Amino acid sequence: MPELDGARLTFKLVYYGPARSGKTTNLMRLHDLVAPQLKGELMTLDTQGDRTLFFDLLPMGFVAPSGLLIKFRVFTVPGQVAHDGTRKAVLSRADGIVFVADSQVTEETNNAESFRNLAENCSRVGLDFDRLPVVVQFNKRDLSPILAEQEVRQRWAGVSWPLTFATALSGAGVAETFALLLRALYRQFDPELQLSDRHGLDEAAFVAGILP
Ligand SMILES: Nc1nc2c(ncn2[C@@H]2O[C@H](COP(=O)(O)OP(=O)(O)OP(=O)(O)O)[C@@H](O)[C@H]2O)c(=O)[nH]1
Ligand SMILES: [Mg+2]
Repeated sequence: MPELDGARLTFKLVYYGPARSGKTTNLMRLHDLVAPQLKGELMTLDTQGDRTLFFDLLPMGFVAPSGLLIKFRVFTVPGQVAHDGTRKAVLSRADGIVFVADSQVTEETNNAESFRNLAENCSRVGLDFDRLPVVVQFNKRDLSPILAEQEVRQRWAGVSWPLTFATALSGAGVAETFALLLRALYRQFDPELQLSDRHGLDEAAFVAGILP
């Protein structure tokens, strides 16, 4: 549940997924896209080459039509299997997840294991995975061989999570992914929070300029 403090509502969002799938790259591109007055510094803590050892954090915020200040604290987890304790700590109290899968055919097992790990860690930290807003992004569409989009859609048919396709390296699909997460958050939390009168959270974010 997002934290409501006076006229400020804070969502914790987490980019989760296997090692080197492009979580940090998503955050870097998101940081490039967001209007300067709406974002803070992108904090990249403890990296070794391009491997996250602790987490990254991008703070953003905007004022909704209702006057409420809506803040996002967007994190990435370290994907390497060994850092499970850190992943759990970062996941704790998350309000929404982007699962970043690597589209390369060689990464299927890693994707599946990481997704299973996400579900397990959710229950370990007391999050109800079935009610959690989740968007699944297949990244690295510029590489080959990759799973065809149709193939991915077939395999994930019957699940309720929105699927997106991205090339985070160039920024393609990064804003769309984030917008889908905002839509899922809005659907989940608006009945309780009454975030805005007419605008959805993603629409309000676009209007405010958080996304291009
Ligand atoms: N070709 C290609 N490379 C990408 C893409 N996205 C990320 N990369 C590269 O993949 C490598 C890993 O990307 P990161 O964003 O650091 O991956 P991560 O998921 O944060 O990895 P961990 O921190 O270890 O969990 C980097 O060299 C990126 O430049 C993409 O869309 N296409
Ligand atoms: Mg990283």
